Amino acid sequence: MRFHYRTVFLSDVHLGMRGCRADELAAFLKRVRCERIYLVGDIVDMWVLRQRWNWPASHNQVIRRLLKLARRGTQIIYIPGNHDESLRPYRGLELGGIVVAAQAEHLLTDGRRLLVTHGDEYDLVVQNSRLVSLIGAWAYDHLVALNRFVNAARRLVGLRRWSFSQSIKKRVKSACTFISRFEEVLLAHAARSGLDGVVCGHIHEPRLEWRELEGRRVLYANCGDWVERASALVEQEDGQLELIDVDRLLSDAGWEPDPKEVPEELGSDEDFTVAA
Ligand SMILES: [Mn+2]
Repeated sequence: MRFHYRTVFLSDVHLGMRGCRADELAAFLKRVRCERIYLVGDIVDMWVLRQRWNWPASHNQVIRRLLKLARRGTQIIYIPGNHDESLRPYRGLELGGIVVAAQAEHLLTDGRRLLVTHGDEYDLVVQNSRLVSLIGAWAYDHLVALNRFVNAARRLVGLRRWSFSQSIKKRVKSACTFISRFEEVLLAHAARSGLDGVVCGHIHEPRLEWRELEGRRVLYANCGDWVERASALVEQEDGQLELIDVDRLLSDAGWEPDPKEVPEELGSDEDFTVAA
């Protein structure tokens, strides 16, 4: 089974994090055929890797599939985020057919233009306190790893996946205020630059919405993430934008995660595969 799109936007994959859904992403990339892929930041989590090296084979697999797609003619644009900010000085560089860029402008089939950016520059928490966000990243990594362990257990007894951090986030009012503020600031910036909307990531909240802003219709699109879920924003071949739940897409295609690999993830240090 193949998934055909015009464009695929992926953000917040967080390769290196224990909770990263690399198996699902590798399976998705294996089946994807498209003209262009935007990697919208936080693809490799260097904050987590710096503290604790974790690079299972599935994480390599994601990189390998991306390089293979690039080799076969898919245009791939890597826009770094805050967790892979060490790539930012390399904008303009091409690595195995993958081009690094600070931001991009995507042209829809109807002529409308979207700003493509990770979005952390518009996040006041990250800008003002690097320490707070580093602690947050550490706690988040552990929470997600624990969540993954719980889900492996739930799967064994036939229960559905359940997300801790999503249920926590939904309960915290300040998180909601933070999210809507982030969206507003980013949209206002895109509109001021004369664009018709924005595609971003960063806050791990997938969304696709046309909104009113000063009498104009502008698009807010967030690709979501590959930690709490497996989501992607795609532009269909007819130009329609759509948020997809890759878990569902893969299970409809008959794909299943390898159950052997999941429970061992928690605290496994022997799972070293040195990147070539
Ligand atoms: Mn980010």
